Amino acid sequence: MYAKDRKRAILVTYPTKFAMSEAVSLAESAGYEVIRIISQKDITRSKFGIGKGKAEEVKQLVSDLNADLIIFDEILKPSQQYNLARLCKVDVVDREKLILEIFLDRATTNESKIQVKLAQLKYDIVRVKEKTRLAKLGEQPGFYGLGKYDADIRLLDIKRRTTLLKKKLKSEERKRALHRVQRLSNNLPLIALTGYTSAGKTTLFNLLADEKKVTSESVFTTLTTYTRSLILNDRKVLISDTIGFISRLPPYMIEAFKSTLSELNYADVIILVIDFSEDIHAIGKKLKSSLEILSKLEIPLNKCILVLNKIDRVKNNEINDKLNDLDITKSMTQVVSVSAEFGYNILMLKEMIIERIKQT
Ligand SMILES: Nc1nc2c(ncn2[C@@H]2O[C@H](COP(=O)(O)OP(=O)(O)O)[C@@H](O)[C@H]2O)c(=O)[nH]1
Ligand SMILES: [Mg+2]
Repeated sequence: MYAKDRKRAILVTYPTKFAMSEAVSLAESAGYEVIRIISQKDITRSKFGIGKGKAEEVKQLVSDLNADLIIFDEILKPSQQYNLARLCKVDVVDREKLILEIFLDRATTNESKIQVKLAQLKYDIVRVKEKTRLAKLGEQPGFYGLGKYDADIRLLDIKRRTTLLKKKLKSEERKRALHRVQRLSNNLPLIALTGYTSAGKTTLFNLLADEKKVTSESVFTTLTTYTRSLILNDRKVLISDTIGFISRLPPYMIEAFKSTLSELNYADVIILVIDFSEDIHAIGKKLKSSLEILSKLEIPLNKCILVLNKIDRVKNNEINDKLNDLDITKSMTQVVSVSAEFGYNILMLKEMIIERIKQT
Protein backbone atom coordinates (compact mmCIF):
# COMPACT_ATOMS: atom_id res chain seq x y z
CA MET A 1 0.00 0.00 0.00
CA TYR A 2 2.85 2.40 0.70
CA ALA A 3 3.59 4.18 -2.51
CA LYS A 4 6.85 3.18 -4.10
CA ASP A 5 7.64 1.92 -7.52
CA ARG A 6 6.79 -1.60 -6.61
CA LYS A 7 9.23 -4.06 -8.08
CA ARG A 8 7.71 -7.40 -9.01
CA ALA A 9 9.20 -10.32 -7.18
CA ILE A 10 9.16 -14.08 -7.32
CA LEU A 11 9.29 -15.37 -3.77
CA VAL A 12 11.07 -18.58 -2.80
CA THR A 13 10.04 -19.82 0.64
CA TYR A 14 9.09 -22.86 2.73
CA PRO A 15 5.78 -24.67 2.07
CA THR A 16 4.07 -23.74 5.35
CA LYS A 17 1.22 -21.29 5.76
CA PHE A 18 3.20 -19.33 8.31
CA ALA A 19 6.41 -19.05 6.28
CA MET A 20 4.52 -17.97 3.18
CA SER A 21 2.38 -15.42 4.94
CA GLU A 22 5.32 -13.97 6.86
CA ALA A 23 7.54 -13.79 3.79
CA VAL A 24 4.83 -12.05 1.75
CA SER A 25 4.29 -9.52 4.54
CA LEU A 26 8.03 -8.89 4.81
CA ALA A 27 8.33 -8.46 1.07
CA GLU A 28 5.42 -6.02 1.08
CA SER A 29 6.88 -4.12 4.02
CA ALA A 30 10.02 -3.68 1.96
CA GLY A 31 7.91 -2.32 -0.88
CA TYR A 32 7.88 -5.29 -3.25
CA GLU A 33 4.96 -6.94 -4.97
CA VAL A 34 5.01 -10.72 -4.82
CA ILE A 35 3.75 -12.06 -8.14
CA ARG A 36 4.46 -15.75 -7.58
CA ILE A 37 5.41 -18.00 -4.68
CA ILE A 38 7.66 -21.01 -5.15
CA SER A 39 7.76 -23.23 -2.08
CA GLN A 40 10.32 -25.91 -1.31
CA LYS A 41 10.96 -28.05 1.76
CA ASP A 42 14.68 -27.46 1.54
CA ILE A 43 15.93 -24.06 0.49
CA THR A 44 19.38 -24.39 2.03
CA ARG A 45 21.04 -26.42 -0.72
CA SER A 46 24.61 -25.61 -1.56
CA LYS A 47 24.74 -24.16 -5.04
CA PHE A 48 21.53 -22.17 -5.56
CA GLY A 49 19.78 -22.59 -2.20
CA ILE A 50 17.27 -24.69 -4.14
CA GLY A 51 18.02 -27.69 -6.32
CA LYS A 52 19.25 -27.26 -9.88
CA GLY A 53 15.93 -28.30 -11.43
CA LYS A 54 13.96 -25.90 -9.25
CA ALA A 55 16.44 -23.14 -10.04
CA GLU A 56 15.84 -23.71 -13.76
CA GLU A 57 12.11 -23.51 -13.10
CA VAL A 58 12.56 -20.18 -11.32
CA LYS A 59 14.65 -18.94 -14.22
CA GLN A 60 11.85 -19.80 -16.63
CA LEU A 61 9.27 -18.06 -14.41
CA VAL A 62 11.40 -14.93 -14.16
CA SER A 63 11.39 -14.67 -17.91
CA ASP A 64 7.72 -15.74 -18.41
CA LEU A 65 6.39 -13.32 -15.79
CA ASN A 66 8.96 -10.64 -16.49
CA ALA A 67 9.89 -10.45 -12.80
CA ASP A 68 12.27 -7.78 -11.53
CA LEU A 69 13.90 -9.84 -8.80
CA ILE A 70 13.86 -12.99 -6.71
CA ILE A 71 13.22 -12.79 -2.99
CA PHE A 72 14.79 -15.74 -1.24
CA ASP A 73 13.36 -16.39 2.22
CA GLU A 74 16.55 -17.80 3.72
CA ILE A 75 19.99 -16.52 4.51
CA LEU A 76 22.13 -17.16 1.45
CA LYS A 77 25.88 -17.37 1.21
CA PRO A 78 27.26 -14.76 -1.18
CA SER A 79 28.18 -17.52 -3.62
CA GLN A 80 24.65 -18.97 -3.61
CA GLN A 81 23.19 -15.52 -4.12
CA TYR A 82 25.55 -14.94 -7.02
CA ASN A 83 24.92 -18.33 -8.64
CA LEU A 84 21.16 -17.87 -8.60
CA ALA A 85 21.35 -14.27 -9.81
CA ARG A 86 23.66 -15.26 -12.66
CA LEU A 87 21.42 -18.14 -13.69
CA CYS A 88 18.18 -16.16 -13.60
CA LYS A 89 19.65 -12.82 -14.68
CA VAL A 90 17.87 -10.79 -12.00
CA ASP A 91 18.82 -9.58 -8.51
CA VAL A 92 18.42 -11.98 -5.63
CA VAL A 93 17.40 -10.43 -2.32
CA ASP A 94 17.87 -12.90 0.50
CA ARG A 95 16.10 -12.81 3.86
CA GLU A 96 18.90 -10.88 5.52
CA LYS A 97 18.93 -8.21 2.84
CA LEU A 98 15.14 -7.97 2.91
CA ILE A 99 15.13 -7.35 6.65
CA LEU A 100 17.91 -4.76 6.30
CA GLU A 101 15.90 -2.93 3.65
CA ILE A 102 12.89 -2.80 5.97
CA PHE A 103 15.03 -1.56 8.84
CA LEU A 104 16.59 1.11 6.66
CA ASP A 105 13.16 2.30 5.64
CA ARG A 106 11.85 2.32 9.18
CA ALA A 107 14.72 3.76 11.17
CA THR A 108 13.64 7.24 12.22
CA THR A 109 16.05 8.31 14.95
CA ASN A 110 19.76 8.98 14.37
CA GLU A 111 20.50 6.19 16.76
CA SER A 112 18.47 3.58 14.92
CA LYS A 113 19.85 4.75 11.57
CA ILE A 114 23.38 4.15 12.84
CA GLN A 115 22.44 0.75 14.23
CA VAL A 116 20.99 -0.25 10.86
CA LYS A 117 24.08 0.99 9.01
CA LEU A 118 26.27 -1.05 11.34
CA ALA A 119 24.20 -4.14 10.60
CA GLN A 120 24.50 -3.40 6.91
CA LEU A 121 28.29 -3.17 7.13
CA LYS A 122 28.31 -6.57 8.84
CA TYR A 123 26.30 -7.92 5.91
CA ASP A 124 28.73 -6.36 3.43
CA ILE A 125 31.89 -7.54 5.16
CA VAL A 126 30.93 -11.20 4.73
CA ARG A 127 30.45 -10.60 1.03
CA VAL A 128 33.70 -8.76 0.53
CA LYS A 129 35.56 -11.54 2.35
CA GLU A 130 33.93 -14.14 0.13
CA LYS A 131 34.99 -12.22 -2.95
CA THR A 132 38.57 -12.15 -1.69
CA ARG A 133 38.46 -15.87 -1.00
CA LEU A 134 37.18 -16.67 -4.46
CA ALA A 135 39.60 -14.29 -6.11
CA LYS A 136 42.47 -16.04 -4.31
CA LEU A 137 41.27 -19.44 -5.45
CA GLY A 138 40.97 -18.08 -8.94
CA GLU A 139 37.95 -20.29 -9.19
CA GLN A 140 35.69 -17.81 -10.83
CA PRO A 141 37.77 -15.44 -12.88
CA GLY A 142 36.20 -12.02 -13.04
CA PHE A 143 33.85 -12.87 -10.22
CA TYR A 144 32.26 -9.56 -9.24
CA GLY A 145 35.09 -7.94 -11.20
CA LEU A 146 37.02 -7.50 -8.02
CA GLY A 147 40.71 -8.18 -7.47
CA LYS A 148 42.32 -8.90 -4.12
CA TYR A 149 43.70 -5.38 -3.88
CA ASP A 150 40.25 -3.79 -4.30
CA ALA A 151 38.77 -6.15 -1.76
CA ASP A 152 41.46 -5.29 0.79
CA ILE A 153 40.72 -1.61 0.39
CA ARG A 154 36.99 -2.18 0.74
CA LEU A 155 37.56 -4.25 3.84
CA LEU A 156 39.63 -1.48 5.42
CA ASP A 157 37.00 1.05 4.42
CA ILE A 158 34.24 -0.99 6.05
CA LYS A 159 36.28 -1.35 9.23
CA ARG A 160 36.99 2.38 9.30
CA ARG A 161 33.33 3.23 8.81
CA THR A 162 32.31 0.75 11.50
CA THR A 163 34.63 2.39 14.04
CA LEU A 164 33.32 5.82 13.12
CA LEU A 165 29.68 4.77 13.40
CA LYS A 166 30.29 3.17 16.78
CA LYS A 167 31.69 6.48 18.05
CA LYS A 168 28.69 8.36 16.70
CA LEU A 169 26.41 5.83 18.32
CA LYS A 170 27.86 6.58 21.75
CA SER A 171 27.10 10.27 21.40
CA GLU A 172 23.60 9.57 20.08
CA GLU A 173 22.86 7.36 23.04
CA ARG A 174 23.67 10.28 25.29
CA LYS A 175 21.23 12.48 23.38
CA ARG A 176 18.42 9.97 23.62
CA ALA A 177 16.85 11.31 26.80
CA LEU A 178 16.63 14.72 25.16
CA HIS A 179 14.78 13.37 22.11
CA ARG A 180 12.17 11.76 24.26
CA VAL A 181 11.28 15.05 25.91
CA GLN A 182 11.04 16.74 22.51
CA ARG A 183 8.81 14.06 21.09
CA LEU A 184 6.42 14.22 24.01
CA SER A 185 6.16 17.97 23.75
CA ASN A 186 4.00 17.77 20.63
CA ASN A 187 1.43 16.59 23.10
CA LEU A 188 -0.79 14.40 20.95
CA PRO A 189 -1.53 10.96 22.32
CA LEU A 190 0.36 8.36 20.33
CA ILE A 191 -1.01 4.92 19.59
CA ALA A 192 1.48 2.36 18.28
CA LEU A 193 0.65 -0.89 16.55
CA THR A 194 3.03 -3.76 17.02
CA GLY A 195 3.20 -7.54 16.83
CA TYR A 196 4.63 -10.18 14.54
CA THR A 197 4.84 -9.74 10.81
CA SER A 198 1.58 -10.70 9.06
CA ALA A 199 -0.51 -10.43 12.26
CA GLY A 200 -2.54 -7.72 10.53
CA LYS A 201 -0.99 -4.48 11.82
CA THR A 202 -1.11 -2.62 8.53
CA THR A 203 -4.67 -3.77 7.80
CA LEU A 204 -5.74 -2.47 11.21
CA PHE A 205 -3.71 0.71 10.77
CA ASN A 206 -5.46 1.48 7.49
CA LEU A 207 -8.84 0.73 8.97
CA LEU A 208 -8.30 2.96 11.98
CA ALA A 209 -6.54 5.76 10.13
CA ASP A 210 -8.90 5.91 7.16
CA GLU A 211 -12.24 5.55 8.81
CA LYS A 212 -12.56 8.98 10.34
CA LYS A 213 -10.85 10.64 7.46
CA VAL A 214 -11.86 14.28 7.34
CA THR A 215 -11.11 16.50 4.43
CA SER A 216 -9.57 19.43 6.27
CA GLU A 217 -5.87 19.21 5.58
CA SER A 218 -4.85 20.91 8.80
CA VAL A 219 -6.74 18.43 10.91
CA PHE A 220 -5.86 15.31 9.02
CA THR A 221 -2.29 15.30 7.92
CA THR A 222 -0.06 12.53 6.80
CA LEU A 223 2.95 12.82 9.04
CA THR A 224 5.15 10.08 7.71
CA THR A 225 4.37 6.99 5.73
CA TYR A 226 3.78 5.06 8.90
CA THR A 227 2.26 7.64 11.21
CA ARG A 228 -1.07 9.36 10.66
CA SER A 229 -3.36 11.49 12.69
CA LEU A 230 -6.99 10.68 13.26
CA ILE A 231 -9.87 11.87 15.36
CA LEU A 232 -10.98 9.52 18.09
CA ASN A 233 -13.94 10.66 20.10
CA ASP A 234 -13.35 14.33 19.17
CA ARG A 235 -9.74 14.05 20.13
CA LYS A 236 -6.85 14.23 17.71
CA VAL A 237 -4.45 11.34 18.16
CA LEU A 238 -1.51 9.90 16.27
CA ILE A 239 -1.35 6.31 15.16
CA SER A 240 1.83 4.57 14.12
CA ASP A 241 2.36 1.29 12.26
CA THR A 242 5.67 0.09 13.68
CA ILE A 243 8.22 -2.28 12.23
CA GLY A 244 6.88 -5.37 13.93
CA PHE A 245 8.60 -8.45 15.23
CA ILE A 246 10.41 -10.73 12.84
CA SER A 247 11.05 -14.41 13.39
CA ARG A 248 14.45 -15.96 12.64
CA LEU A 249 16.21 -12.63 13.14
CA PRO A 250 19.98 -12.98 12.70
CA PRO A 251 21.63 -12.15 16.06
CA TYR A 252 23.76 -9.33 14.67
CA MET A 253 20.59 -7.47 13.69
CA ILE A 254 19.04 -7.49 17.15
CA GLU A 255 20.46 -4.11 18.17
CA ALA A 256 19.24 -2.48 14.96
CA PHE A 257 15.83 -4.05 15.48
CA LYS A 258 15.51 -2.93 19.10
CA SER A 259 16.62 0.54 18.20
CA THR A 260 14.14 0.81 15.33
CA LEU A 261 11.41 -0.42 17.61
CA SER A 262 12.25 2.03 20.38
CA GLU A 263 9.61 4.41 19.06
CA LEU A 264 7.29 2.26 21.14
CA ASN A 265 8.75 4.00 24.16
CA TYR A 266 7.04 7.21 23.10
CA ALA A 267 3.62 5.63 22.74
CA ASP A 268 0.76 6.20 25.14
CA VAL A 269 -1.11 3.13 23.97
CA ILE A 270 0.41 0.05 22.44
CA ILE A 271 -1.75 -2.27 20.43
CA LEU A 272 -0.18 -5.70 20.34
CA VAL A 273 -1.68 -7.57 17.39
CA ILE A 274 -1.72 -11.36 17.38
CA ASP A 275 -2.93 -13.58 14.54
CA PHE A 276 -5.53 -15.57 16.45
CA SER A 277 -6.25 -17.87 13.51
CA GLU A 278 -2.93 -19.64 13.99
CA ASP A 279 -2.71 -22.81 16.03
CA ILE A 280 -2.59 -22.51 19.78
CA HIS A 281 1.06 -23.51 19.96
CA ALA A 282 2.17 -20.78 17.56
CA ILE A 283 0.00 -18.17 19.28
CA GLY A 284 1.41 -19.07 22.69
CA LYS A 285 4.99 -18.89 21.47
CA LYS A 286 4.51 -15.56 19.75
CA LEU A 287 2.63 -14.03 22.63
CA LYS A 288 5.36 -15.07 25.01
CA SER A 289 8.17 -13.61 22.91
CA SER A 290 6.14 -10.46 22.19
CA LEU A 291 5.77 -9.87 25.91
CA GLU A 292 9.47 -10.52 26.39
CA ILE A 293 10.37 -7.91 23.78
CA LEU A 294 8.03 -5.36 25.37
CA SER A 295 9.51 -6.04 28.76
CA LYS A 296 13.07 -5.65 27.40
CA LEU A 297 12.03 -2.25 26.07
CA GLU A 298 10.72 -1.53 29.57
CA ILE A 299 7.21 -0.94 28.36
CA PRO A 300 4.60 -1.26 31.11
CA LEU A 301 1.96 -3.85 30.24
CA ASN A 302 -0.87 -1.61 31.38
CA LYS A 303 -0.17 0.53 28.32
CA CYS A 304 -0.91 -2.43 26.07
CA ILE A 305 -4.11 -3.63 24.50
CA LEU A 306 -3.93 -7.16 23.18
CA VAL A 307 -5.78 -7.49 19.89
CA LEU A 308 -6.62 -11.02 18.80
CA ASN A 309 -7.00 -10.53 15.07
CA LYS A 310 -8.44 -12.60 12.21
CA ILE A 311 -11.28 -13.78 14.41
CA ASP A 312 -13.32 -14.30 11.23
CA ARG A 313 -11.20 -17.40 10.70
CA VAL A 314 -11.75 -18.86 14.17
CA LYS A 315 -14.87 -20.84 15.11
CA ASN A 316 -16.84 -19.53 18.11
CA ASN A 317 -16.18 -22.50 20.39
CA GLU A 318 -12.53 -22.42 19.42
CA ILE A 319 -12.19 -18.84 20.62
CA ASN A 320 -12.99 -19.77 24.20
CA ASP A 321 -10.81 -22.85 24.11
CA LYS A 322 -7.87 -20.82 22.88
CA LEU A 323 -8.43 -18.11 25.45
CA ASN A 324 -8.58 -20.66 28.26
CA ASP A 325 -5.51 -22.50 27.03
CA LEU A 326 -3.45 -19.35 26.80
CA ASP A 327 -4.57 -17.94 30.11
CA ILE A 328 -4.03 -14.56 28.52
CA THR A 329 -5.75 -12.48 31.17
CA LYS A 330 -2.97 -13.38 33.57
CA SER A 331 -0.53 -11.14 31.74
CA MET A 332 -2.85 -8.80 29.87
CA THR A 333 -5.98 -7.22 31.27
CA GLN A 334 -7.13 -5.46 28.12
CA VAL A 335 -7.95 -8.01 25.46
CA VAL A 336 -10.24 -7.74 22.46
CA SER A 337 -10.83 -10.04 19.53
CA VAL A 338 -11.33 -8.37 16.19
CA SER A 339 -11.27 -8.83 12.47
CA ALA A 340 -9.32 -6.04 10.86
CA GLU A 341 -10.26 -7.39 7.44
CA PHE A 342 -14.00 -7.27 8.08
CA GLY A 343 -14.08 -4.45 10.62
CA TYR A 344 -15.54 -6.66 13.32
CA ASN A 345 -15.35 -5.35 16.91
CA ILE A 346 -13.39 -2.26 15.90
CA LEU A 347 -15.77 -0.03 17.82
CA MET A 348 -14.94 -1.95 20.95
CA LEU A 349 -11.22 -1.57 20.29
CA LYS A 350 -11.65 2.17 19.79
CA GLU A 351 -13.45 2.48 23.11
CA MET A 352 -10.63 0.67 24.81
CA ILE A 353 -8.10 3.03 23.22
CA ILE A 354 -10.11 6.06 24.31
CA GLU A 355 -10.32 4.72 27.86
CA ARG A 356 -6.61 4.14 27.91
CA ILE A 357 -5.83 7.63 26.59
CA LYS A 358 -8.02 9.19 29.28
CA GLN A 359 -5.69 7.70 31.85
CA THR A 360 -2.59 9.38 30.40
N1 LIG B 1 -8.94 -13.38 7.42
C1 LIG B 1 -8.33 -12.26 7.85
N2 LIG B 1 -7.18 -11.87 7.26
C2 LIG B 1 -6.57 -10.76 7.72
C3 LIG B 1 -7.12 -9.99 8.79
N3 LIG B 1 -6.29 -8.95 9.02
C4 LIG B 1 -5.27 -9.06 8.15
N4 LIG B 1 -5.44 -10.14 7.35
C5 LIG B 1 -4.55 -10.59 6.27
O1 LIG B 1 -3.31 -11.00 6.83
C6 LIG B 1 -2.22 -10.67 5.97
C7 LIG B 1 -1.19 -9.83 6.70
O2 LIG B 1 -1.76 -8.60 7.06
P1 LIG B 1 -0.89 -7.26 7.25
O3 LIG B 1 -1.83 -6.19 7.70
O4 LIG B 1 -0.04 -6.99 6.08
O5 LIG B 1 0.05 -7.73 8.47
P2 LIG B 1 1.31 -6.98 9.12
O6 LIG B 1 2.52 -7.65 8.62
O7 LIG B 1 1.14 -7.22 10.60
O8 LIG B 1 1.22 -5.53 8.78
C8 LIG B 1 -2.85 -9.94 4.79
O9 LIG B 1 -3.00 -10.87 3.76
C9 LIG B 1 -4.20 -9.47 5.31
O10 LIG B 1 -5.15 -9.36 4.30
C10 LIG B 1 -8.36 -10.43 9.38
O11 LIG B 1 -8.92 -9.85 10.30
N5 LIG B 1 -8.90 -11.58 8.87
MG1 LIG C 1 2.68 -4.32 7.89
